[in-house]
Amino acid sequence: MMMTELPAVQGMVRLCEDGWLQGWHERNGGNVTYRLTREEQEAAISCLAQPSGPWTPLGISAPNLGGEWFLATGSGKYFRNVPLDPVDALCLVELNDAGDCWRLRWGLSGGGKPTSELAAHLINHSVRKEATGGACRVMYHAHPAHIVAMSFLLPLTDREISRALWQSETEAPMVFPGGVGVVGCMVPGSIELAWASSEKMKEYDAVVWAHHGLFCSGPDLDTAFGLMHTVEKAAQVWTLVRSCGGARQLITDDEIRAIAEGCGVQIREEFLQ
Ligand code: 2HA
Ligand code: ZN
Repeated sequence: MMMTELPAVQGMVRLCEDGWLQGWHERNGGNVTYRLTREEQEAAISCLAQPSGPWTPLGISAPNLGGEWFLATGSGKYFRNVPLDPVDALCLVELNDAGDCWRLRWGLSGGGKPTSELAAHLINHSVRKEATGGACRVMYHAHPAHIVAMSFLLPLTDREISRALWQSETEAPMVFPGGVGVVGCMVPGSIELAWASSEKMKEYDAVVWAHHGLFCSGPDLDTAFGLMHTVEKAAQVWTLVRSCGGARQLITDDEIRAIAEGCGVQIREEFLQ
């Protein structure tokens, strides 16, 4: 079997193509990482032909990710090109037992490095793995235009943005009843952005990066993509309504409560009035 035939690799390719088609990945914008299960790790090992790269310090330490393997997009690679050449645009990265060094096991055939947000992804994988009892496997970052636009129009607080999203579409409180975290405008790829996000990821599965994009996590690629899509759809409705002169009525807090109750999820009550 070839690496590109593995379902996990095909899932990465599909997410990248779908994200590109949504318009969320101009140029080399965005990145995604997927933490393999033990079975997927063994299947990948049986496909590997190339020798592993040298161990490289991560600059951070994530002991609870020691020995884990990740599929990742490459730094500077374009999501648009992933389906055409996944062996160049994607990579498979192994962490050492201490969780402080990585090495390349597959991919980046034309050279390069894993995503510039690798440290951010791994710090956040570490936090979400802990917060979800090991269920979380995906970190997905994209640049959807409407959630970026919204970050120019509202106070940059978790409550203001979460509530505005819930008020804009009934799907929103169902899909992210915990709301979204928000961090201010920070340098892309910086360790400061990574740490700020991870503080939010202790509580939220999605974090708005003001004026930049959205960072989503999930147990699998479909769930993380679906969260990105649902937050962005609600933000699109919010900005459309704003652009048309503002809302005549919103989904009320009691309606938000009823929606959450109706589908059996726990809304973050402190964000409502
Ligand atoms: O270019 O999106 O945040 C990749 C990015 C950095
Ligand atoms: Zn970005």
